[in-house]
Amino acid sequence: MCGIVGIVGTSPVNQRIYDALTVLQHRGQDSAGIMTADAGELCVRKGAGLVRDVFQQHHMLELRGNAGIGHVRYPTAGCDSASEAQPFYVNAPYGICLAHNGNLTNAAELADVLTREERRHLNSESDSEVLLNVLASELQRVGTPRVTPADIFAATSAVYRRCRGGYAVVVMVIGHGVLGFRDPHGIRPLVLGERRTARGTEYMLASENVALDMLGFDLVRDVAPGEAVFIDEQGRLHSQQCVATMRHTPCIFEYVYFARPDSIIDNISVYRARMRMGERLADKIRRTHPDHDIDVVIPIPDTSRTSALQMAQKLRIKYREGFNKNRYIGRTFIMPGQEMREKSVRRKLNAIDLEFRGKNVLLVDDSIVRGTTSAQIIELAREAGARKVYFASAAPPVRYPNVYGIDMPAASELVAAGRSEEEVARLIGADWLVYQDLTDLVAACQHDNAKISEFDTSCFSGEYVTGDVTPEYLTQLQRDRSDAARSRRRALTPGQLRVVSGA
Ligand code: PIN
Repeated sequence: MCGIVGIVGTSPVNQRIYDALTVLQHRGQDSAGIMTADAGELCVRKGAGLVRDVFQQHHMLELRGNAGIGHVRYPTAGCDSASEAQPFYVNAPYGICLAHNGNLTNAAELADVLTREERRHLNSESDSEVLLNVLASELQRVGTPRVTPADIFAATSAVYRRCRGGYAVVVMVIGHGVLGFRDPHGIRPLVLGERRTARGTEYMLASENVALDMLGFDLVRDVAPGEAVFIDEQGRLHSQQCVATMRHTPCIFEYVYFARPDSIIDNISVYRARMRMGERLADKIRRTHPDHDIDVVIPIPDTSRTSALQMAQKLRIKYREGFNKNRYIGRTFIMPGQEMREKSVRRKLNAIDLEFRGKNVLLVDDSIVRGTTSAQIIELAREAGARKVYFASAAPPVRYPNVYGIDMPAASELVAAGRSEEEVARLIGADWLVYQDLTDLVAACQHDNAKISEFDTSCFSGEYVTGDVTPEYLTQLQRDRSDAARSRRRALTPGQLRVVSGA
């Protein structure tokens, strides 16, 4: 998953894009990048790591200009190396920079056409580079010497015709303006904000409105699915619906876990949605375990706190913060994939024994994906003296991979894939386990916005809204994205050496 931002301001945007990226840091911690434009000159800084590590003062001073875009990355497709930090840039037919959140499901076919028929060069395995080149290729076809909003919208319409999947995108056409668009199903989020100044109106696009709040921008609206919004260098806003909205199906995982609780996505408060998830889960426990003997509800920090508190209140059971999370955890240097995840739980969480000793505890988490951290946390609870350990997941069983930009790995790595709830309970070591029902999750999210009747719930239901996800595609994805494939790539990528010397 990734976070994106774009600003056309009346004063320099470097610090503001940096600040926005720190607010969006939860969406990706793998790499960060900013590109700005100053009188036709492109200014770039990107690299591996957190925003605070990638940008030093001297980099910031060189990011000049009143327009720019930024990106924080969590690797989903392609390889994990710093050489794939975004934004990406091409220099024809104009200077075009692009930052992308999501995943194209037809990237391989597009890459093939781009390189064989359209004579474009792809330098990475990233689908974002594919997307950029599709846009560039289409602008080449329709563009006039001084690119106009009409050119931009014609090219974006063609991008919509060619690109499948979930994507939210910001693009800077150097010297011309900043474009933002969102896939026709509105799977990935993108909001538009404005700020009036004495020198004119400034516009901002961002993955989540919390970035607007922080910079004093007012939320204008969510970018509509299939719409394109273009802010020209003079600060004028142009927008056009470039493809008819299909079913508007926002990704439900944004509400479960991914987005910040203070965000509002498609007019649905993430915080309130999580509260309702807790209430519905409490109702389910009442139904399925009417004679339960839970003494205390304990959240697994951080995301699940909101749901767990509501659950405890509804069940009329004590709520206790039984785990402390280390906020200053250092990097894990050598452990890849699964090994890293397993070791890092103990580095991150510590149990307050007094809250567990001799008690029947209900642990609450936002979801169970691989089940490895859940298993270790249950072990921590038992070591702390819990008598019984029950487990509640605010999301239904994750049984299918996510192909729209959330890092839900290969099915073989999902603990609930092909398993019953009882089997998962046994595997993670819980005395019993309750999952949220999908209908309840949908209702908890839909509550604020009756206009949205469906969500992308593919990782729970196996139904992919774009209709193009075949078993062959999923097999290929499994090959590319499994932990084993990632460590193979890490071992083989010569770019790793380049990154070390250039950092
Ligand atoms: C918790 C986020 N949340 C915790 C992410 C763990 C699944 N995991 C999904 C649970 S927080 S596992 O916001 O970072 O605090 O099932 O894959 O082990």
